[in-house]
Amino acid sequence: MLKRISALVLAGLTAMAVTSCGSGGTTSASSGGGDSTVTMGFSQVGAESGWRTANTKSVQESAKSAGITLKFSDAQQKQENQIKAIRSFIQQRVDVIAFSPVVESGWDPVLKEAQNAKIPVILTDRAVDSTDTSLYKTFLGSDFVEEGKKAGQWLVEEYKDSTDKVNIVELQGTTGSAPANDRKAGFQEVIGADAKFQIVATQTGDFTRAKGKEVMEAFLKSTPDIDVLYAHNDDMGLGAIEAIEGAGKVPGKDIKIITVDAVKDGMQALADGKINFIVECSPLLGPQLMDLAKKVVNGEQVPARVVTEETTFTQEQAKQALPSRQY
Ligand code: GYE
Repeated sequence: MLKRISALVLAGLTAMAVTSCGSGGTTSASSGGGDSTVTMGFSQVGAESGWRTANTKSVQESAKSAGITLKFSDAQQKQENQIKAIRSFIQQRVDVIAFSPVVESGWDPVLKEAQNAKIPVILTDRAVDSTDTSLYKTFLGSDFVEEGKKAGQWLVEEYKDSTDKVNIVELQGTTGSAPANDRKAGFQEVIGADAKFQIVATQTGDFTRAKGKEVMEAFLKSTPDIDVLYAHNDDMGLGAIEAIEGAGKVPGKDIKIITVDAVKDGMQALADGKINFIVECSPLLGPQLMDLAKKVVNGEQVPARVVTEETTFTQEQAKQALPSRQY
């Protein structure tokens, strides 16, 4: 008996710990609805980039307008925090769990726990590598391989008239994350067809501006003759721009820059000529996520995969798009 009580107390404490963890902590946006209100537990990756901030805002605002009660938890880029948050959501018996997995692997045990508790799970933004796809109902997000290919296709076109070697440095996203793995693979597939394109240095910048700057500074010291930087997101590209300018070079001219996301700061740098090309990745997943969540809770069929529609931007297109850009 005592054992059971302490287990319950422990469970409660864990729930409280999750409720108060993270920079933003866990917040509930109550819709004020009656008993039929859907409660969603949402485990966010963190607050590492402009993309993530816009994504969090989209999820919180859409929950409110959809009348869904949101229990939001920020994992600060740590898988262990996400696992704790999901376990807490299971204990709290939420109606649906949604999460953006920081890395691809290692989710099966906790996803099985949710399945055993009969709580449906929706993957949003990033994928998991579980072979058992019955562990989640659907996956809403971008096609990151396609994004990498678009980045590569621009580069191939840009250098189509040159036979010289093109030295590329790459700033990868968070190690083991779906966007880092897939953006690398898609890009490599396209540029790999022509031996003149060489990735001469590649390292993670963890999707942050500070790390992007730090790693680019190291690249500039260790690698002579960099022609191109491919950064897996705008924030790392923006940090790298500071490093390039600090080294007395002109971003966008001495070193051509391709990034992914198209958040406002990235688009501004593109319009200013400091970035050459951005592949869009939309963070505005909230409305579709809430729609899918309601369907899943009602036991309705949903597609196994929902892919976000996205475009690309040149410098001229960025100038036109900037005034009406939402994020
Ligand atoms: O590109 C990056 C963020 O998972 C698509 O995560 C997301 C990526 C996004 O930190 O800026």
